[in-house]
Amino acid sequence: MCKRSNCPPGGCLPASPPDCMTIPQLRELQLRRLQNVVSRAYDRVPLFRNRMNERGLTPADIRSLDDVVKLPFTEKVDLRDTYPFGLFASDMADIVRLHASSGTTGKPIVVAYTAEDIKVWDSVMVRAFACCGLHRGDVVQNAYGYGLFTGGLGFHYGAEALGATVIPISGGNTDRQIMIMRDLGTTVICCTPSYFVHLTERAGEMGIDMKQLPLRAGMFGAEPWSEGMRQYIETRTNIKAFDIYGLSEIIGPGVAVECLGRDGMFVFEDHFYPEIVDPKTGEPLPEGREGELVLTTLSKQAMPMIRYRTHDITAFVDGPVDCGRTLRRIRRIKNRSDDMFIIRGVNVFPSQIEAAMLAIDGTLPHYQIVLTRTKGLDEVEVQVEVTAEIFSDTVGAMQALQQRLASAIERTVNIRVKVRLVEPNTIERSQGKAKRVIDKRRI
Ligand code: DLL
Repeated sequence: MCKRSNCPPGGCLPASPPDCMTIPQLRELQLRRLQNVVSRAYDRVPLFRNRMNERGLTPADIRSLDDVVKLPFTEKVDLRDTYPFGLFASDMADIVRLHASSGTTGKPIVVAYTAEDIKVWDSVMVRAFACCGLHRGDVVQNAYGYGLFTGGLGFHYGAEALGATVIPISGGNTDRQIMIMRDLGTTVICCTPSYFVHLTERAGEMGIDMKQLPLRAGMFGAEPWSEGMRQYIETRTNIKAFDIYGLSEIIGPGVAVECLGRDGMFVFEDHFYPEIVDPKTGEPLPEGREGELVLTTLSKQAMPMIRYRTHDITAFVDGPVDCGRTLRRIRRIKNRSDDMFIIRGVNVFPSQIEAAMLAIDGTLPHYQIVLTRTKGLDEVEVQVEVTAEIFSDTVGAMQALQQRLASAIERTVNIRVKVRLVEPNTIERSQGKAKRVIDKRRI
């Protein structure tokens, strides 16, 4: 049992061996796994083999961890271009689960898992829960969406593997969330941080004092949030709010997480090899410098990812930790280097909205997406220019068009948006890259 002073009642699980290996042991394990995964990708995935061949590389050229930089990058667009199964390195018969997430166009990207991959996912989630002091006996309300999104099932099976009691409530239906939380004695909530703020505010309106509930921890991720938001949450409730990071392409949630010390997120480096590169040049950056996180999966069978460009901006965190973990830590992710934005946990690219919009007659390719947050709930307004003829049409015709646009966008990106039609030349023209997204959310 862990003996730290800040352990939760009942104590927390000790850091399991991969979390506190000696650095030489860890590096040796990483190298062995890197060599295996590169061989697997080279042998089974034409895209990786061709790219390595173009560089005159074979798996035998990976002799040390430093050689990782010789390997070509993988991008989200590669998943789109090989949609749906082109990057799979296992036979379909060995794949036990598929998930999907938004790509840069209407098509989702598909990710796959073998039974062994699912075991690894469960194990990193168990380690993530342990980092946050969770244990058997905790009642985990999982309000991440169940379905193709990795949040729901990732947290679900991880919490079960930990031995906790899971309430698989999924997202939405706020009043019911609050009733269940109170009546079933939830001790841990898992959802996006913005949704939890909304839950807290709604509970206040319902006359429920969150501080009177047994809720003691929250595992928040899937979207950027800030220290300010952590304080907001922690002053209104009795929970400790933890940051957890992950992405579908790598595994889902469980790539990195904070521990009770909450000074950066530990990357489960024995499965996910992290690098920080200059987002413009792709060159590795010196330790401690802020840049784009690049991840290589070290044990993934169904869909290995070699040097995947996450577009998430962070830096390695240095300095001592008192939990005994030897894994490298990354700083909280505040922004991305591309134009993807995350709304209620759903990844959205402006290009998806644009495609849905421009398929409808009368719209012009000048638009802006305005994001706001009211009572913790994200709202999206798409302002779009329409032709002068449409703009001088009847109010009824304008409303009908607005409705058609809103439905088309919702069908494409799976989120409800408000559409505002504006006259030609209303939206500011940019000299360079058009600024499509105005994010007014204070996070
Ligand atoms: O959001 C997986 C996840 C589910 C993580 C639940 C944590 C909790 P995707 O839908 O593929 O997967 O989105 C991945 O979300 O590249 C980041 O830009 C962003 N993201 C995820 N976690 C965090 C976080 C899931 N803690 C994309 N802080 C990533 C900031 C995050 N951004």
